[in-house]
Amino acid sequence: MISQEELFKLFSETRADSEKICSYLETEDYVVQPVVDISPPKWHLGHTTWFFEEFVLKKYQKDYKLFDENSAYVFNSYYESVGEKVIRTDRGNLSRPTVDWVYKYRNYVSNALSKFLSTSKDLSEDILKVIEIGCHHEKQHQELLLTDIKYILGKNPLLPEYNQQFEENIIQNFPKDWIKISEGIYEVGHKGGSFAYDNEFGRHKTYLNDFEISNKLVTNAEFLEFMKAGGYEDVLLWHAEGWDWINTNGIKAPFYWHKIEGQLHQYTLQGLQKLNPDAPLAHISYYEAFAFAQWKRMRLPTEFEWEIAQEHFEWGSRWEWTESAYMPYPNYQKADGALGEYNGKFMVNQKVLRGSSVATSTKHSRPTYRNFFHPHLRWQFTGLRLVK
Ligand code: AVJ
Ligand code: FE
Repeated sequence: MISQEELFKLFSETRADSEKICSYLETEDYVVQPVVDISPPKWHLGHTTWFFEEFVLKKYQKDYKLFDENSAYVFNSYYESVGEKVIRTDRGNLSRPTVDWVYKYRNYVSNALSKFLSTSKDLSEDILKVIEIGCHHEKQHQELLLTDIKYILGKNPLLPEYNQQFEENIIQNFPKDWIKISEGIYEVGHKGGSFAYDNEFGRHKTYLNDFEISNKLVTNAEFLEFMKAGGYEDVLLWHAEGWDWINTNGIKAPFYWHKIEGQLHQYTLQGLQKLNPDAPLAHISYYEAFAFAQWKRMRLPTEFEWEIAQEHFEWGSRWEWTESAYMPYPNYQKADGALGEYNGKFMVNQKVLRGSSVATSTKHSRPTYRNFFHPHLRWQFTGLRLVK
């Protein structure tokens, strides 16, 4: 269990990291919501603050005075049991509260929570745990901040850069190889002893058949071969849903690819760049990952194959689509009360992604981490690794 002092440090660092991410933005960038899945940066900053106010200060700090009675209405994301909220599609329609107001709100709550942590004697494990979840929650939103900023700037016809220092493309400069894993009974899930979300607990046994997994992520060059071979036009490679999705949306390439005067380019957080064939592929849907693997006459790993094999390969620059449906582990126990809404209620119709990405916050990745998204979504740094 994390100590009160360690938690104080984690809290301070985490709060500062979110503001660092936003320090490269102009005020106007904070408010835009181009599509429903993307939230305005201002909303992320407020929502992560509201989380500490709602689940910690309001409950445990005696005589805590809310910064503003309306914060819950504006910044509650999806906690139905907490009360009314702004509908998700309206997050970008709110010019008020202002960016300036949100920073004042952050300061107020950061100060109150720091004081609570540094002056309360012997806080219970339950309270420390909620604050710890609040920190990791904010780290999840740091990744969403970066990917939402990328969407906001990348959908702007001027294609402005976010930050010249942000390197997305970490090239894997080693020879391709296949890692053999033998059939057998393996244990998967988090062991406990350090932080993990409820969806990782319930360590349990699983049977794996023999398989071989690539030591490298699929690159842009490999995906280009699929495109040149007519992969997007070959119905036999696609799920029915995937085929409908590419045709309804006119999809013929990964997200953020642009053809300019015959040359393939890619929008990155550093701005528009020539597509680097050696870079790991990014911004594909599960449907595209699946079709590519079909074309290779291979497949995606299951989440458990990935978890068992991961110690033998390099990972961490792309979220890797797996073949696994996002389901509860056999002994899954969701948290009591409103925090029970955190993960469990999303365990239907989504796919698990494993690993982490260039946008993942520091100290926020581990081999048992289960990310999850609907199969068509591709604004995260998603890629794939093959299994045969
Ligand atoms: C795990 C990334 C799918 O985006 O809703 C943020 C993270 N959970 N606030 C999401 C999350 C609560 C979650 N994902
Ligand atoms: Fe959230």
